[in-house]
Amino acid sequence: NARIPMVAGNWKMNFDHIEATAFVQKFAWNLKNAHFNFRRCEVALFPSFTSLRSVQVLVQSDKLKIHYGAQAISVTSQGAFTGDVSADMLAALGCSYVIVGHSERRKYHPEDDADIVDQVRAALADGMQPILCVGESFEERRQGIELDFAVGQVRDVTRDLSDEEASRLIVAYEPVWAIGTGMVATPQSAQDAAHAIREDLKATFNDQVAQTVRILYGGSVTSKNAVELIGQEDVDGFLIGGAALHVDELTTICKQV
Ligand code: G2H
Repeated sequence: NARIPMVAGNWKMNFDHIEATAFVQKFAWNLKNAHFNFRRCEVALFPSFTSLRSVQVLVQSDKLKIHYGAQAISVTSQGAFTGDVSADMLAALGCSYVIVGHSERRKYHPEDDADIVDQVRAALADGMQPILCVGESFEERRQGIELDFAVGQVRDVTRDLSDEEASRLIVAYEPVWAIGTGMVATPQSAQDAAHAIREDLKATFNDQVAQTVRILYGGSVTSKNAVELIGQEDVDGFLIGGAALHVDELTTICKQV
């Protein structure tokens, strides 16, 4: 397929701006040393809001080919929303992507599908690509309804998008039971979910949208399981949490993709 794979490191609530800067410097050095081909695989980091400006300055001054984005976005564009960060603010920091619908935000904040739809629209309107996270909990898997569940989550958020908007989405299939647990989905079940999501995008939009949207796998990805996972036809890369906190490990995964 013609999709360029992507390795996305979601740092969650880790690293202050000094640690983030040191990480990016070492990571860029690692990739340069490995003659990493950024045209063959896109690399993106997701620091905390407080580190985005430092990462932007570093990426611009050293002309790094590493992309970056935010872990969350406000549904509103400005005003009296204490603690929120708008799409305009993120775009001004050079963010290419925004993670939306991550299970940790659905759980701890909580954000429902209507919020996530608005977040997707806010990101798209400012030229950023949303990475829409979906995935079943252990209970849905036990009931054998994991594919319908993940497909349904994508459909609920995307149903009112135009074809053009949908084609700018990235989907991350992250089974909740695999997040931060060390229990990774089998390559076949990651493929089955990615394939089911792609087939549904084809039915909802069209084949071109389905073939354009990248579908990442997330949940306990490491350099030990990345090769087999990326070998699956419909798995276009990874959204990585724990392993993305270790610069040499993240470098290894990038080289494997
Ligand atoms: C899933 C993933 C990153 P981890 O949340 O989004 O985290 O790789 O630690 O399971």
